[in-house]
Amino acid sequence: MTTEVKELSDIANKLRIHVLKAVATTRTGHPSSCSSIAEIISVLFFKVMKFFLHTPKDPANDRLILSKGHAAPILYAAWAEAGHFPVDKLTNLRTLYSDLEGNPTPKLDFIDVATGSVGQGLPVAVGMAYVGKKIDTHATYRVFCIVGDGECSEGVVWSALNFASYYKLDNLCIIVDVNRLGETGQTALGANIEAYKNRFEAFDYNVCIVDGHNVEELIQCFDNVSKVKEKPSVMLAKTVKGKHFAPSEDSEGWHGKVLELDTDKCIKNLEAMITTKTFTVKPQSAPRRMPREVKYHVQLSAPPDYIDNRKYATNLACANGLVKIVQSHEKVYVFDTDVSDITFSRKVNNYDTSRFVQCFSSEEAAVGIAIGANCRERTIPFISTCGALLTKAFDAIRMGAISKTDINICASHCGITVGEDGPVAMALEDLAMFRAIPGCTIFYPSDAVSTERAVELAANTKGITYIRTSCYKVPVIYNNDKLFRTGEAHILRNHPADKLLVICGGVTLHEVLEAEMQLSNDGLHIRVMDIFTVKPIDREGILKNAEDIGGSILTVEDHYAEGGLGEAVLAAVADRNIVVHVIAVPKIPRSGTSKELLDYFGISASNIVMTIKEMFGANY
Ligand SMILES: Cc1ncc(C[n+]2csc(CCOP(=O)(O)OP(=O)(O)O)c2C)c(N)n1
Ligand SMILES: *[C@@H]1O[C@H](CO)[C@@H](O)[C@H](O)[C@H]1NC(C)=O
Repeated sequence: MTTEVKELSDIANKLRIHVLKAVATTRTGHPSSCSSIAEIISVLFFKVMKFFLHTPKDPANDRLILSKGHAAPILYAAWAEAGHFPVDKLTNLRTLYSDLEGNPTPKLDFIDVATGSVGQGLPVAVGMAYVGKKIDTHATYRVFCIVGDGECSEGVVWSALNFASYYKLDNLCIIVDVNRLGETGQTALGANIEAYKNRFEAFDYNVCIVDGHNVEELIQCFDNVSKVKEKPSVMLAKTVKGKHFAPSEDSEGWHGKVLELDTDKCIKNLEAMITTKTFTVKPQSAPRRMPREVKYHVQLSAPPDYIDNRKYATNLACANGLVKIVQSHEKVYVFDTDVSDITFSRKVNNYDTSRFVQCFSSEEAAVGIAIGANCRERTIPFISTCGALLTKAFDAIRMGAISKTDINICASHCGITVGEDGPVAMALEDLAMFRAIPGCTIFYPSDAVSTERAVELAANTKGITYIRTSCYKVPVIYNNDKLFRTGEAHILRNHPADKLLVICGGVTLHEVLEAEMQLSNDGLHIRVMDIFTVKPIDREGILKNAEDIGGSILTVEDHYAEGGLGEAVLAAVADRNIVVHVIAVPKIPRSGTSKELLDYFGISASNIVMTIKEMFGANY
């Protein structure tokens, strides 16, 4: 054994000791999940990865994503042992005033994204590798991702694997920690390493199998991986869960359990195994520094150019907006999920293939990939897909919020105007979903002009943004030079005798405008507000107008009532003496034409007229 190999083995055991001492603080954590990857982490940090230790987010650095985020303590231990922060801080693990949380989050300067909802780390790593290979031309950094064997039961793992092999991401090295065990018992494949090999080879990966506790084998495999071209690599590491942590070694019932009374004995044994006096191995720097991208102001390459009153679907306008920001800003990229024909984002592909990323039909993977592409400000990503498909990506979106990602989501085909494809294809829960995401900005534009401006605003907005569009053609109502701001609603009909404030967005605005015409002919005046953003909501504008007309609001939306526009307005006025009536899609819809459905499900102009007349009876 060379001294280097012995030192790396000894460091692995030092990391194990750090883990045991840290989890002893709160007596919570997953020490056995840490121990199986101790040698892998040691070799990565002190031999294989090239990074600037004191500037962990330098874009030139190799990236490491710990997809099995519950093994966070050993990742923290490695950064501390390498010298990024003092080792004695490790014992603050999982305590309120420490950023060393139970699962990694980017509160720590060396963490790119939150992981620990198993499966979600790999798509992010894949997104980073895509950027490293296809976008950051001449970049030398590589991406490593540690995945648990239990984690491999997540479908998104295989979606991400598919993407990485399709794009031949040879800068990606996945390490599967095959420790046989999951949370409650043996994983589906147990220790059947051949089965993993067959599966990964079927996905066209360069596969190497190692004893994950043998430093020499690890070094050899990482060397092989660094030389393989035109395909991603996977290291299948045969490991022991709880290695050197008796009595948890290779035993069921120890997931997320601390050793309690056995801790000291284990530490003593590990200390006895460490014989290196002075360590010479240390982290290797990246070859050169890379500047961080400065996000400058994103603008449409040309102002909206629509013909007043002519009809356009907002999803088409959204695609036009995407093309315009792709034209004007080199960091804007569009991620499609094989629906660009109906979302019109194929226009981006037609304009410049290199700015259009086909993620195939996995919305969950696409969101993770876009989050990865956004890391270290490498790109300004826009995911373009259908609204109804995003529910299955919700976990990735939620994790993105914890990761403080700046991704933008364009959702087409929202609401019942989807028509003949039926309820399966209609997004009717999306506002509820995105309203619940911390810091998310929700645009609900009503015509082509406002939609293009929503795209422009989204590109400049921090946090997750969501743009709700539909495939139903509606007339242009705004002048091409109209100014839009986040959190600012627009009053479109205003009369001194207004009795009711009607708040709406998207296709329903046009139904409300038609209703307004009919009602005003009958002498009943309503004030019409186009909400533009549902979150943040224009509370000031709503209160001012509602109080102006006597405190009565009606909301109309192409969404289920729960969590939608109506409830957003209700929340905004809850502390005032204001009455809010809500018109929303009342039940699961069915197939039909858009026009028929608007009427059948109660959100057409005639329904709105009827509701308002019922509200006021003969009193107008
Ligand atoms: C999406 C998701 N489902 C379930 C869990 C709960 N969970 C945490 S760890 C774990 C087992 C993971 O097993 P494996 O990937 O083999 O990791 P290891 O055995 O190394 O701890 C589970 C089911 C989770 N964190 N995320
Ligand atoms: C890497 O390892 C694989 C699997 O053992 C082998 O087929 C391949 O030739 C090796 N490649 C290099 C460049 O060492």
